[in-house]
Amino acid sequence: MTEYADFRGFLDFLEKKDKLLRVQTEVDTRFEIAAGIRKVSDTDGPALLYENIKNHPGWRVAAGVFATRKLLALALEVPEEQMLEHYEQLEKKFLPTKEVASGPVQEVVLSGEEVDLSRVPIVVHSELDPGAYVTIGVQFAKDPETGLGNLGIHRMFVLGKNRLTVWAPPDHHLGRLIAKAEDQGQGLPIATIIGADPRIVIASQVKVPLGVDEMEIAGGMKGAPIEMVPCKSIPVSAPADAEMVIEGVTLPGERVPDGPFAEYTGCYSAAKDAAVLEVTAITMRKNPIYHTCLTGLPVTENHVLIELPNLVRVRQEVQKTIPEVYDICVTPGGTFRHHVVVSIRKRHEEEARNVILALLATGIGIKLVTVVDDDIDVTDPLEVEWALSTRMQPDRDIIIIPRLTCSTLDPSVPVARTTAGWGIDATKPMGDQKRFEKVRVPGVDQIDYL
Ligand SMILES: Cc1cc2nc3c(=O)[nH]c(=O)nc-3n(C[C@H](O)[C@H](O)[C@H](O)COP(=O)(O)O)c2cc1C
Ligand SMILES: [Mn+2]
Repeated sequence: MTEYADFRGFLDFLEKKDKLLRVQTEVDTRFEIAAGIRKVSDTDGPALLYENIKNHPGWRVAAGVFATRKLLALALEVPEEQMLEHYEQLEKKFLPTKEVASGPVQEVVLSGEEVDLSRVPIVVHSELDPGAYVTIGVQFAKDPETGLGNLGIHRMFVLGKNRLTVWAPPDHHLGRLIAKAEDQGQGLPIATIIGADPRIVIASQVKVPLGVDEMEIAGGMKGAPIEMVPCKSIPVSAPADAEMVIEGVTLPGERVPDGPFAEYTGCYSAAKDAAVLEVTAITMRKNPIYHTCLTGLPVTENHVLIELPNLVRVRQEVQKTIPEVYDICVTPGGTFRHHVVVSIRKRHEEEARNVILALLATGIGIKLVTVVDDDIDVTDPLEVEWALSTRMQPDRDIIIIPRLTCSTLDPSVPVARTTAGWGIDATKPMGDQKRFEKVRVPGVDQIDYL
């Protein structure tokens, strides 16, 4: 049985666990809420519920809800150490959604002239962001060809009272659906869910092929079908218990500059052409909680949310090469994406090189692969560096592959969607274990006076 039923139920659950801080001090949506998220991200702090938002009476803003692994573990309802194994099972469970006639998300309906995004406390996050962004809206849309649903998180820049960008390039499914609708000369109806059940947020990040409806994975994670109400102005449904839904349709062929925006790389991405969404209705609860999140220098909640899907994907990839992959770390300094450390139990001398090539070939943003033996803790930078210092010769053990197609916002790449990749084999040669034996002092475990 699950301990919470929806987004605000999760906030109550966090409060019971002493992991939610209510902030009564008045805050401005410009920087002040994001500053709070930055602080809890850096101090392993609680989630935040701002209850007094300047110029937005009646609203509350939840922030930093996934800022730390501890918070994510609470959302998944397992101890932190079991999170990966648990998540890997959850990824494979599916429960179809259930249509219902009404729900709290439609207690208030704003349509036509009433639509005004300036009434919503949308947050300005980082210093050089050009304005307010919806950063953790979960977009639910249907494939115009197949009718199958799709979930993802795509940031939206507020352009005016009823206009937003949607940053969804075609290598993400939503971008593909927008392009497919445009091929038919049409806009794509999109429901953006804000204050979604955490399982919907987590499921939106699962790496599954186009055509697999992640809302069904959210149901599997919850252990109950996600209940969906028909939207008021578009032919899509949305979760009945969300805090709010922005209903809208993309304007076919329209693109506007979006950015620079503080990205997961910890740098600002250049302004890019993004699709435009015309808001057709906003539906919400009577006393809605707006939800925002921070992306920026690692570690932010963006990183926390992508760590598990990336680990699963990397493990599957390595397992194709070596069944006995021992451990994997997508490193925090490597943005949980650019640097992967893998430990293996070598059975052939050059296996590490196959692992390096397999991972660089995935195209999911991996730029550096470090392979170590199974006596090295992949999550400990000191141990990994020690392996590099003592088990690796650069002229023999480094592989550099120029010009790979790669989805990354790495500001160092010379051409968009292209990167060089490199790998380091820091495993010891197989026949020569003695020279590499770790020095140990006998009896440390028996010491009882420290
Ligand atoms: C907080 C957060 C913000 C994100 N923002 C964006 C974004 O603005 N644009 C984008 O294309 N992907 C963004 N992503 C990544 C996508 O949501 C993610 O890759 C998702 O799995 C895509 O769904 P799909 O597999 O159906 O394409 C974000 C992820 C998180 C956790
Ligand atoms: Mn998808």
